[in-house]
Amino acid sequence: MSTSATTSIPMLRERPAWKALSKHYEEIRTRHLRELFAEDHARGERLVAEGAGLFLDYSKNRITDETVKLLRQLADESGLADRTAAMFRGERINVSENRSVLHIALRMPKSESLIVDGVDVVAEVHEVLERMAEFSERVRSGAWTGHTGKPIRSVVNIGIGGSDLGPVMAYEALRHYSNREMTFRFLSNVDSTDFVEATRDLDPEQTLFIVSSKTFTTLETMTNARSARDWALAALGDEAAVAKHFVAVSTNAEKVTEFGIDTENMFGFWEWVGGRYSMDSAIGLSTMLAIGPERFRELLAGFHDMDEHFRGAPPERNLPVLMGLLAVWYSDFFGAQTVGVMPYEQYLKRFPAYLQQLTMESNGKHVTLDGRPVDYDTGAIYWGEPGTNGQHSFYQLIHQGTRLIPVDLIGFAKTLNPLRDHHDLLMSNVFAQAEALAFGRTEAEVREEGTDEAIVPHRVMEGNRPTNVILAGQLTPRSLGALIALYEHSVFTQGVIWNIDSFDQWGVELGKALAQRIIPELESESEPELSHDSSTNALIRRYRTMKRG
Ligand code: G6Q
Repeated sequence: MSTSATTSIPMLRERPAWKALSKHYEEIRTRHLRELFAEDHARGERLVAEGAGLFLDYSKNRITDETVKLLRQLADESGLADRTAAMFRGERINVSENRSVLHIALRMPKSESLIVDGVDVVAEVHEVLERMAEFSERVRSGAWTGHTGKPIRSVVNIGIGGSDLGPVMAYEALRHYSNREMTFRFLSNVDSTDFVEATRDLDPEQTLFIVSSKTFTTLETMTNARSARDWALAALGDEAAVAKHFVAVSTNAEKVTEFGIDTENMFGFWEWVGGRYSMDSAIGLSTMLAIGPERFRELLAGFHDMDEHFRGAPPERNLPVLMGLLAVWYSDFFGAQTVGVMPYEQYLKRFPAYLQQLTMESNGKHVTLDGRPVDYDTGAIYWGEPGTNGQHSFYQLIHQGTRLIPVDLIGFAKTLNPLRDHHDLLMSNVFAQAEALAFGRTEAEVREEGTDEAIVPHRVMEGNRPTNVILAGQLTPRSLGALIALYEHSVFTQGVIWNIDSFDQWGVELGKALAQRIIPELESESEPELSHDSSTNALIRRYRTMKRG
């Protein structure tokens, strides 16, 4: 299918809206949020949007109605509506890998269908979901037993990158809903310490390994899977045990069979699911085992709610579109290098790490879809920590440092673990931080407090630091799904404006290839001939000497 309509749009700086925004920025950069709020008393009620159960207050951004209008125009000129429609139709919008991008099909209800290359992908998705559900029920109920007849009580997901970060984030986020009788571990690093610590207290007779790998060739995952097989067989002593203690999630049936896992115990997905967009495919098997099939379906429904909102809501009320456009505004006009994402919800402690891959692997790109070098900044650096911990650490730099750091603050109206007044205390910090960042404290205010004159400049807080506040009712599978899809589509929106391929990841390839070449040089008994640069050669020699010593 052709994507020429989307690859031939003018370079970003040539688009009229971009030029208008550049001029407009010169006015806005000198405006303070204090003035913008003083001029418009309804600003805090007007610059908000709601969708899929999430509420976004974007009023504390350095924007006016004119900014929003011009950003919307930029989205139009960048072909956002066409590109969104193309994704939902299953066109091959991942041009450098010539693939469709259909994570949105993973959460379509069974009653819908989406025909791509003559195949109803929604029907295929639901076939796998049903197999996953049946398997999960058997394991959770104890009907599926290990080789010695004991029920499974520990599940270890072996995977890395997209086959790890989503599952571990979802498990932590939904731990409240998980089966507390079972233990869940996530093994990703090829560092043997990760393996040893993940398995040291587990009983092989009651442990199930899920080998999660789209390609089933990833060095880290396959190395850990082989060590897991040795670990299990050392205790169970019979090759036949593999069938009871290992299942695979992959698109590569041949490699799964080669490893010794029966394809009966394999849950498939498809080329059109990118690794970092796969936690709601069979890669989410560990999530389903933890929370059960019903709740997994609620998670999918939350994703779908946001997909529908993204597809249907007008841009000025569309959460992912607004957040994506604001991200572009700060990256490219204000020169912001990073975005902080601070969930005021302890269960979301792995959410920033998950988002780092989603945002940075997707939009860390240097050429346009048709291969021209970009002459503007693309994806920002994403980072974050749960509130309130971050406040007692790095927030100082956000408040009074010299860099502009837009921040997303995420909070929930109800806690899952009510305890005295903890939750109001937690949430008061969300609102207080957004307020302090926006309005700061002026010199006059500091003086009024009777501050010693020499200390006044130290205590002044400039303010004018932008935030988005995202609120939801309670952390549930459904609200989690909506929150993740919000960021997925915000990333997509940014990628469309920048006209880059948000769905490939060629940048991770070179390091992998070079490591393959160095492995034998580290393992060789005899002194290998080295032909790297002088630094790499010397490091390899030093390592060889040090490990012998
Ligand atoms: C994600 C990337 C990458 C991938 C891992 C694991 O978008 O493609 O993080 O998920 O490299 O790959 P496998 O699932 O093939 O082992």
